[in-house]
Amino acid sequence: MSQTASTGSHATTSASAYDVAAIQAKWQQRWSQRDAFRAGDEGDTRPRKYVLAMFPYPSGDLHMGHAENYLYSDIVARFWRHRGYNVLHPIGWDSFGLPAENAAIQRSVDPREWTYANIAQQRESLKAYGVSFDWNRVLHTSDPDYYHWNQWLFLKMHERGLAYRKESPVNWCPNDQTVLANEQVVDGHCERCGHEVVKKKLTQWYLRITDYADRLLDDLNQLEGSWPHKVLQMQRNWIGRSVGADIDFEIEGHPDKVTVFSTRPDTLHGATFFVVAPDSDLAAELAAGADEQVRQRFRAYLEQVQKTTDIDRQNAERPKTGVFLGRYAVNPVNGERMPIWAADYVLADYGHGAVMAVPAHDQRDLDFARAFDLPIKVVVDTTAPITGAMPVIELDEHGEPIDPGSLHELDPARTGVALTEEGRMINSGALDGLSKRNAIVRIVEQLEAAGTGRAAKSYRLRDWLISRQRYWGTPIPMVHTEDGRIVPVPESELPVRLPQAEGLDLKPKGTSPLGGAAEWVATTDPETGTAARRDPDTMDTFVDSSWYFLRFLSPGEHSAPFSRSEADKWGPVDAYIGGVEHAILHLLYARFVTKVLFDMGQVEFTEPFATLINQGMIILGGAKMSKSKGNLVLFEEELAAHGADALRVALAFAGPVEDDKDWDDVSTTGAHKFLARAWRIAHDVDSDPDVIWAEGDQALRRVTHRLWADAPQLIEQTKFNVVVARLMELVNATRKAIDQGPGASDPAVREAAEAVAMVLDLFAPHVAEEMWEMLGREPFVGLVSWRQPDATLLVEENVSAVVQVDGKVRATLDVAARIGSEDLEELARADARVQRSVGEREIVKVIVRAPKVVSISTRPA
Ligand code: ANZ
Repeated sequence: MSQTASTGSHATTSASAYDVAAIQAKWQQRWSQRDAFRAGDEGDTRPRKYVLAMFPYPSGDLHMGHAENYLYSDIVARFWRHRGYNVLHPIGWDSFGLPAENAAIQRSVDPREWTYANIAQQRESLKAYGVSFDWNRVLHTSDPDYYHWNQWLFLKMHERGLAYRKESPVNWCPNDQTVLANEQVVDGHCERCGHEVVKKKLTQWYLRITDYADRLLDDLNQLEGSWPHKVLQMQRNWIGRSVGADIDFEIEGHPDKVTVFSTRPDTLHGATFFVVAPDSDLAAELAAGADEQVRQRFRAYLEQVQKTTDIDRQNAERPKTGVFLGRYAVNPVNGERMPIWAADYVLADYGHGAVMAVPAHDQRDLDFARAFDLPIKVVVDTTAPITGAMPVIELDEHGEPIDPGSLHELDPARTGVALTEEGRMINSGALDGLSKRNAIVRIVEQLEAAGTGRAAKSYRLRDWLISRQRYWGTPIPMVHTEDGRIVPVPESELPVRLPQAEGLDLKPKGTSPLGGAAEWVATTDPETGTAARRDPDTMDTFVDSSWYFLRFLSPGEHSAPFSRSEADKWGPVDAYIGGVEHAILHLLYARFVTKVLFDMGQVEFTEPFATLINQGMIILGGAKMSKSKGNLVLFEEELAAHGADALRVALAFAGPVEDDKDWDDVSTTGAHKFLARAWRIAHDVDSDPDVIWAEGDQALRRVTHRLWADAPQLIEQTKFNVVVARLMELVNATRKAIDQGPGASDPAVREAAEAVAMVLDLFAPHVAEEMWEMLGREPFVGLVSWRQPDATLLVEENVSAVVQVDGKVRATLDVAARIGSEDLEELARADARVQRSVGEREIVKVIVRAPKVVSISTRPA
């Protein structure tokens, strides 16, 4: 604490200087001795609030993002205590995972030792930061008594058919030598190491999150207004529900029908060819039935496609490529033969991996048709009005409209632009004349009646791939028997403990390092007792964080992941605070698991986080901080240099919660000066705790009570910086009252100083406690209820506002001193005298200087 604090002295109420280090040490010790922020148990009848900050990864020192995160959750937690709530504000560590493991490999140490050493260090930092955590509930996801319940959850999901194994192309990071969930691939690169991700066929464990797609999407509506809109939108896009139809096509010379998903079944009459994903099983089957030349061309094309990332494949700008498979599908509505192509713009894992191509109305299909000279047939007249009576369209002998008019000019074959707008059906038999919407309803009816199609939905969301070929994670509790069965480890044998890392080669090599732990792998088939092998994969750490908020509710519970009755009492989390980088992955998984637990009858709520607060990033000189750029501001260094209180106040004051904040604009020096001023006020107060406030200075009392009136809603609206500004205002007003007003013995000065301590506790809890004690009050200020505003002190003082029209004073209004510009302008415009003098003239300009002047300029109408 170099510049702002002296060390060695002891803080007492008689000290005459604000001694940051001593005050901080003194109160941290007292909080911990008295376990001040332990959540109330059974006997506590106060209403409850569960405030949770996203728990940290112990992969190194804490950074400024953590400083912001835990400050905000602490403000919210302290606030609810002051409002008379029994608050639960726990902390733990998300301590499994790749970052820790990679760091451990680089340093050739045991990931376990490394992880727990980091936890110890982070724990000290958080304590030194004065966060009011309940330290009795600390959890580490890498503890066997935690991951035991990951395994339990997995088995329960397996029982319900929600955990399954399948072979499919997965995202593979060649550098980390592990699979990645779709969510962990960013622009085609590994989220962790940045290496380009490739596709590889592997057999892996999945959780069937797609079964919950509709609920995950629909329930977002409940969160509207309580979660940032941006996050809700990101979740919606990620789930990506499309509504349309599944349509079955006969394939000549192929035993089974092939189904495609289309959002535009209305355009079925315009489907002129058929496209399959080259990397789908269907493409391989169809190619296998074709002649040798086709097979060769297909093989060469497939090889090329496998080197292309999904991102590139979806890039509409890329020239279209593909091969004709020499086979034909049959259009179910008109019997037309549709040539089947394999082309990489169709993805294997969306819909059914095949599409009916409608080049006139789909841009990708049109580009493809133009590149390979395939027929283009318009079936929607986008120039026809879609409201009003159905127009009569006269057709010539080829089925073309006799007066194509402007539609002819829009011919996609010529313009290269697909007709995607609304319109009326043409060239579509019984559908002709219908609008798109009605045509969709009609065609689905027809397909259903014929048994060749049905209404369907498709999702962008994929099942959650959870197996990882890495050491530092939760072992998957399954056993592979000699006769090829895969059976669950009985619940009574959980946890399947991770073997010691010693002697294992942790370096990534494509298969799990656990496979090398011969003794660990060898087990018995729980059903027959014969020799069997443990599944060597570990779980994605997002499994760990998908339910940790429940474990905090009953940390000592040994017979279940959490106690149902505690979950009923505390759940769901009232306020969840963390970075927007978790807007999709973590929040989606936690929502999914909560719904599964609800379906299992384990919890009574279906959404885990009632409100979500996302913080902005701390940047430096306009750029994201990163180790590689060498522009890191280190949390521990800042804490040591300025002390917790100044750092916290500076961060809280730096800007709105959700905005990015540039460290260059964070003034710890300013914050320190403010805190010293606040401290000095408590030091100067010269009256007894039992003075009668009502006898104090009215002007100062007004400022104090306005704070009491506004602070609660400002905090609920997360306008923390505004509350800091209001505290500064009150500190200044109090100083003025001491120096230039009624003096330090005035009761209003004591009242104000006490208010400062009580509200300042949210931001600078150490100095707030010290002030409270200096003011002769019992600790802890962090636990006292805030005071109610005195309504009589909130009555606005009124002032006179003059209204001028073209420079002449026309009216004087009696208005509240704190009136806003808009209200004042409205009052002025509504005034009869003003209206008379404006008369028929047009108002061209209104200048408002609230609360004193409104100046209106007019000109002849
Ligand atoms: C015929 C059609 C006509 C289509 C038309 C669109 C417009 P969204 O909205 O993203 O869900 N499609 C289906 N499966 C596909 C796959 N595996 N890879 C690439 N494209 C695929 O897209 C649904 C539409 O994307 C589907 O509707 C299908 O093309 C295509 F005028 O069917 B459509």
